[in-house]
Amino acid sequence: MSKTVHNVEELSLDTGVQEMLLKAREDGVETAFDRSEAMGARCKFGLLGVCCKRCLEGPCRIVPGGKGPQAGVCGATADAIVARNFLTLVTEGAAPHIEHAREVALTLLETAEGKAPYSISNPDKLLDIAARLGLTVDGREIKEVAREVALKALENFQQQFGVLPWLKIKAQPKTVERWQSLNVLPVNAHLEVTNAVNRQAMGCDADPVNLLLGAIRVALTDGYAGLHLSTDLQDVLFGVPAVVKSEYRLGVIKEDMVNISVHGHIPMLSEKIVEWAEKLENEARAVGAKGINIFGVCCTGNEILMRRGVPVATNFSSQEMPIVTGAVEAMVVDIQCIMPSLPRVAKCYHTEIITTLPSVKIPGATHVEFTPENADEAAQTIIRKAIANFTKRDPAKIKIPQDKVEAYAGFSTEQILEALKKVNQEDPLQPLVENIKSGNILGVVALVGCTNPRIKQDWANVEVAKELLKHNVLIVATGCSAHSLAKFSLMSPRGLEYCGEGLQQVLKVIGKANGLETLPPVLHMGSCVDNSRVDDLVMTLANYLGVEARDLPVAGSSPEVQSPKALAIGSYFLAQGIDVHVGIQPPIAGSELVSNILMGDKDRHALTMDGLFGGKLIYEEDPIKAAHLILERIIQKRKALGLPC
Ligand code: XCC
Ligand code: SF4
Repeated sequence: MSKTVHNVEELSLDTGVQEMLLKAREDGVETAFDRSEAMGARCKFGLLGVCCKRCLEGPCRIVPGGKGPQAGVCGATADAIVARNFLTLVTEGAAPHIEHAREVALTLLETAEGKAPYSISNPDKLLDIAARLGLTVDGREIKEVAREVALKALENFQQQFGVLPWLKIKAQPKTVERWQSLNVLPVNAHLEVTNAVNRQAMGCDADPVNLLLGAIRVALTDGYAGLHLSTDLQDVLFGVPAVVKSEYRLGVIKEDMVNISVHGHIPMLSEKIVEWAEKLENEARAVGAKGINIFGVCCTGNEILMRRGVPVATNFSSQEMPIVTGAVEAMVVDIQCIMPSLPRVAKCYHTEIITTLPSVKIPGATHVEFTPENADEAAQTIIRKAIANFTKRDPAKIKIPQDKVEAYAGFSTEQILEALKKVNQEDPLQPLVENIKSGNILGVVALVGCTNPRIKQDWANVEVAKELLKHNVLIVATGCSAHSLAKFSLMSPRGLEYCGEGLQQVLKVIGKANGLETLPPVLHMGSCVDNSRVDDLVMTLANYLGVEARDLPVAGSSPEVQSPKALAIGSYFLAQGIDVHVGIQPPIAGSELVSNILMGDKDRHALTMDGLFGGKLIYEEDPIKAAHLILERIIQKRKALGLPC
């Protein structure tokens, strides 16, 4: 194990995580924080994006500044290599969402055909989607409609001509025209991913502009055939989220119960775990536990928090910490963001790491294969394994941090509109829009993405949020960023103290109309695929005002991004004309051309995302400076709309 030099206070803002980091050191357990430190300064070529290992002539590296090779063996320039690597990242970010969506579509199909043990929890949303798709719904059985919607959803992966069906039912016509003129409209998700990989191959696309437009095309695929499709169909199967009160931090782990953590991204398994945990309570009592306690980590955590109010222990960087408490019987994982180190950490305790999908296996983990058809059996097997592990605890190794905080979640676009209806039944958007117009709400920012062991956990997410709230920016949040903000009370009435006066006033009025002291200043909109909800909200506002999304004073920010998925989502926002801030250096600095296209102002550079689409990438590590760069752009957009600033 590497020698650890940092104080735990420098590694995470979360006191429970700090406590567990100390315990891990005592127990001789290596964590992501240790490995990040041992990794030292990251490779410069990689950071700049100028390393290419696409063929066996290389790997080739361009030395920035002109002293050394200025092209790869094949002749690829730094511009081409950087743009190609950016496209790679966006593609690698989109593919997991696309696979996620396809799994959900298949689950809906099997449910409709009576082959999987789920039900259509929200027929209204199903009928709404069916109507948008132009399907006949009158006089038909719900299951029949569900089957047809599922088949239509699968066309997003199959059709050889036309435009992605989910894009057609969601995007604004004027924006679609722009995308069409730039030739970035996707046909089907599998085709787009294959095509993107193909154009990145050695000896294919070498035009940096064309490659970046290729990245936008993949990002649109991510947005519609990944994010929107997943959320829509998950809402049909499991319900549209509504406000729930829950708890956050490692203190949600309970010493006297069988603790099961669900970690990963797709709700099909975790929903079943929650269901069967209730049904098998008696078996847990039989081994001396008071019951079964389920808690979430990462985005699966978000899914069951949003719909069931299940508490969340922690987010990405500290996913190993629940195990270090010595009180977790099983950590069940599905896909994405699962550290391969988990079974090594678990070895020092009694925790069983359980993988569930054929394409995500980890040495040292138990594998219980999950399919939608065998969902009930798999969930029972997993819970019984956890119950059996309860008796294997080592009391000497148990230490659970006591900190926990309350948080409200469940703010789907539907729920936000419901809450606004309590203020104005006839015209629910009116109160929100009036307050945006007056400047009580200066703008709306989506705080999205991850935590990253390269920087102090939660710190940048929380600081950016607080600075924006102070300037009356309403914040919506998803992913692990949402966890960061919830852990620091920004999703509870306590967060009100960080808001500017105008925002405080609005939150209180809407809160009171809904029987609450106030709305929380940060609205939790869900997991990373639920950035579709952010998009829905933006579309609703834009359509109401008769403008495009790119005209609105809105922005996205991902201060602690780690996953390429967040870059794909960010590029999707860029395609909509929405500015996106990242707090970790994106690997593009090795090409001035690529940097200018992505980050440049349209007034200063001939060719930019800003000019083509209306939004740009902002890179700033300092959270306060970042917040002010975002504010500047929000003010620019307000001015263009003729609103006071
Ligand atoms: Fe992964 Fe979604 Fe990032 Fe968290 S936020 S680290 S992607 S779990 Ni999606
Ligand atoms: Fe080098 Fe070109 Fe091969 Fe990349 S594709 S490794 S730049 S020769």
